[in-house]
Amino acid sequence: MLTPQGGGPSQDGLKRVAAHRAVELVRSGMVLGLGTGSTAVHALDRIGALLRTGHLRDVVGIPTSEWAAACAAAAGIPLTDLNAHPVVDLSIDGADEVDPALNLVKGRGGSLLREKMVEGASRRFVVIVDESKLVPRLGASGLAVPVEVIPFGWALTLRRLRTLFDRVPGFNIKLRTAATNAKASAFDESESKSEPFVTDNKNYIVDLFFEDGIHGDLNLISDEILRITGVIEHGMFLGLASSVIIARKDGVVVVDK
Ligand code: ABF
Repeated sequence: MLTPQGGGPSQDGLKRVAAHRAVELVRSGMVLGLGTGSTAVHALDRIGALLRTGHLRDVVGIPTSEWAAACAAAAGIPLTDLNAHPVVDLSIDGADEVDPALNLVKGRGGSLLREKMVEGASRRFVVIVDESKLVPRLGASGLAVPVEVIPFGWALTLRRLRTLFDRVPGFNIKLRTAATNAKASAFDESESKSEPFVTDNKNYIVDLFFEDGIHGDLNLISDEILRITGVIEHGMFLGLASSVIIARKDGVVVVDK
């Protein structure tokens, strides 16, 4: 479905367009998964505005990060958690990469674990992106595919992850640091001396970089990563997205699974 928008929206404008389209799916009384990031924040603001004007009522949200919790609270969205609501009606969140099968890379903002828990518990998970996030295969942007690891023995976990991919040409791996721009390239060593980045769950992030994206069976690769003791979760979201709303300069495209 292609809906012309007209004009030439900025990248942030495109993010807002995708987010607002997703919020059209929200109904009063729903339990929502609240995403993290510069795209998802537009959805939070929109939901808050609709609550204030009375167009939505009795909505509660489960934030996917401490950051999302703060943004949602500021927008006036009542918050709850997965313990009270183990089934989520609808989650709306951004992504770092979307492949043609609607598999995702998420977690460059460091929130992949809570995102996967909330979005994996959702009846419907709607991904909102601008067209820059589309890739032919996961990892193909050359930017990080994140893995959340426990701090204890992180260097050993990193070595084991490196071993998994050591035959992949152009593969690189590094511990994310507090100073790292997660969107920086694998080869920027300038920040390597700073403290590790710490997630909301008090864990570390190891970033994997694939020069030409990840080739092979993603489910198998996922299993191999998760089998390493010390790994908690990775940022490949395989088969989780119900729909992807893509805001392009020439209109919005909605792709359903
Ligand atoms: C979250 O926000 C993350 O999983 C992903 O890393 C990121 C996308 O951010 P943005 O919308 O700012 O590009 O959804």
